[in-house]
Amino acid sequence: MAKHYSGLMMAGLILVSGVSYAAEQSEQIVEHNMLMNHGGGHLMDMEGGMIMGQNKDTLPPGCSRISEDATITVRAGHKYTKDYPGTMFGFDRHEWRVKPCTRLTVTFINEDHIRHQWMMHGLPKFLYDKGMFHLEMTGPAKITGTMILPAEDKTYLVHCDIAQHMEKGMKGQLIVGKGSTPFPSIPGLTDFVIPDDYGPKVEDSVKQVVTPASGSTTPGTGSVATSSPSSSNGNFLLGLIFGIGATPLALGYYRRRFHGMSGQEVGDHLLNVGKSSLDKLLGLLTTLLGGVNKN
Ligand SMILES: [Cu+2]
Repeated sequence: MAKHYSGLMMAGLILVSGVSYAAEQSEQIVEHNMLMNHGGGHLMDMEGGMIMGQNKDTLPPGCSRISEDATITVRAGHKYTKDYPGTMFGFDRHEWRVKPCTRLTVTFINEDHIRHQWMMHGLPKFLYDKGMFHLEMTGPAKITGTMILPAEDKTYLVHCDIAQHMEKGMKGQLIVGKGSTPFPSIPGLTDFVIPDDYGPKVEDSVKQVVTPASGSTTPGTGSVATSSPSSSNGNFLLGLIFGIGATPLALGYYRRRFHGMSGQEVGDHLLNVGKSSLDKLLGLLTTLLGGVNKN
């Protein structure tokens, strides 16, 4: 009985520690809010948190005032890829809309245990060094930066620039006013430049169309299979000889015929061909022996 209870207690302990571990995992996001200002809107801390292009008060040309103060929270993590097949890294959203001359504060939460960025391109370089506004850190972590958007209607590219992260899903766009040309390959939003294709290759489908026709016209196989003892023994022998002569043609045919088939499928096919040939040979021998016996 005591053993029974200790087993239950152990199971309970495992369950409780599992739940508290999961809670700990979700609460481990470290906020980077003690950054050193390196000037020019570039801030960093010793843990690798980084803001580039911070601008809280310089109005871009064409903006007589801040049109509005907006805040967005962007979450990054592998778990945000589940709705987008083929992606590996993700943002929780891929498009944001703001008015021209908006002062935008972005809180970027990286929920993965790797480095991610929220990097926005296409800003005027006289105001934003490298034409970028950029938040970056190794997660799980949180960082907040502020910038002021120019007066023009424009769509800005947003991505994570770490190798392959954009190609594998971390791509979005920020639309100011009416925006401009949208960017391709944004998960769930725009078409891919090069669409993934998991269907049969073009050359394979052409072969599938061509193969039955070449099969019926290739003498190497057609004659052996269709000239049966039922027509006459002579015809069958002629067919057999012709068939052997046409073996190189037949080999070429079979190379095409078996292309893309598994070993099992090729084996089954050869077994069937062999079996029907053996049947025909036995039939021929029976007929010949029957003839001899009669004489
Ligand atoms: Cu990334």
